[in-house]
This record gives sequence, structure tokens and C-alpha cells, in this order.
Amino acid sequence: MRLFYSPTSPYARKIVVLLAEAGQSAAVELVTGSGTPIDTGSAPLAQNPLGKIPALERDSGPALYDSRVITRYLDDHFKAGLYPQGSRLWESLTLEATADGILDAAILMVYETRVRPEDKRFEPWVEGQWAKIDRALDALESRWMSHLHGPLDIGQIAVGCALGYVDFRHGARDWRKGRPLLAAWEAAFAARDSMKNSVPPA
Ligand SMILES: N[C@@H](CCC(=O)N[C@@H](CS)C(=O)NCC(=O)O)C(=O)O
Repeated sequence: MRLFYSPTSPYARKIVVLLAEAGQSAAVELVTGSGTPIDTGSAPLAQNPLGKIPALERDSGPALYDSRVITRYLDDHFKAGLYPQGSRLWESLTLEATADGILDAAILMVYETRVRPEDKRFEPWVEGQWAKIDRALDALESRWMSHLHGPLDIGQIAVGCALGYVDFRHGARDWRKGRPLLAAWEAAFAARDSMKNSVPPA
């Protein structure tokens, strides 16, 4: 299998971390390629018509996207057990969606400054994206800590990668302030080998 990815993509990082946690990193070749909404660059268009990474080319069958489809496929393929059985599954999926929502907002903020010309930027829109992240982080601190401290699952991997990306691109926002439980959890999670080996390059 081949994963189209970028070492700075937090969506791709979820997959790289899942593979490492499953002991299957060697089973998937990493191929670099990416674009932006205004320049498809080296994005894997044949694999994903939306022009986004990650995309997974399989040995047979059509390529898969987006990251949530790929993580679930690989979990099933390698029997990794990172999607719990029973009622906890719905919690894990909601936690994963919360983390991915943080990423969606965080990346839109990046595009607003990197891709949009300065005279066309709209600050209230950027702050509206940050407000989504702020509320989601508050929710993690106030109601998700017990799940985060439970058995390793896709929700935790997604949150770990989302917090890593907020640090990477929006470090000046100081998300740890007022969130001691989440900050402590993140420090421990970031120390896992799977996370240390997938830190985005500066
Ligand atoms: N929902 C998608 C989001 C993927 C995504 O936005 N990837 C970014 C890179 S981190 C991208 O390829 N952006 C290019 C674009 O938006 O055109 C997923 O979970 O895979």
C-alpha cells in the first residue's frame, strides 16, 4: 500500500501514528505530495479528486480518502483494535470528530494567512475559526479526560495529533493556559514513540 502524505499534515500524522501503534509502519510506503485550495501542486489527484492528502492506494480496489476512512480501514485491515466495540465506539468517533474539527479550523486559519492575499483577509473569520478550537479544547478539558485516560483508541490519536498541530501552527495562542488536565495528558501522549517519531519538521 502507498500513503500519499506530507510530514506536516496532521491528518496524515493520524495514520502514521496508527500504523506505528499497530506495529505496521513497514506495510505502507509513504509518498510525499500535497497542494493547497488554489494550487493542486503535487497533490494525488488520481487517488483523490478533491486534491487533498492523505490518500491511500491499496494493492487492489480504489484508493481511499479521507483520513477517517483510511484510519478505519487500516484498523480493520490490521486488526489493530483502535476502534472500540460497544457503546464506547460512539464516544471514540465523537472524540475523533472533535479533534478533526479542531484541525479543520486550524488549517483554515493557516490558509487564510498563507494562501489568501493580505488585502483580502477577514480577521473576524479567522477569530471565528479560533473560537471553534477554543470551545473544543474547553470540551476536552471538561468532559473528555476520563476517555482520554482510557485504553488507547482513535479518539486519543486524533486529539494528540490535533494538539500537536495547534502547537505547530498556532503556538502563540497558548492553548494550555487554563487547561491543566489536557496539558498534562498531551505531554504524556506526546512522549509515545509513535508521536515522537512523527513530529512535523520545523
Ligand atoms: N477531511 C480531510 C482533510 C484533509 C486535508 O485538508 N488535507 C490538507 C493537508 S493537511 C490538504 O490536502 N489540503 C489541500 C486542499 O485543501 O486543497 C481528511 O481528513 O483527510
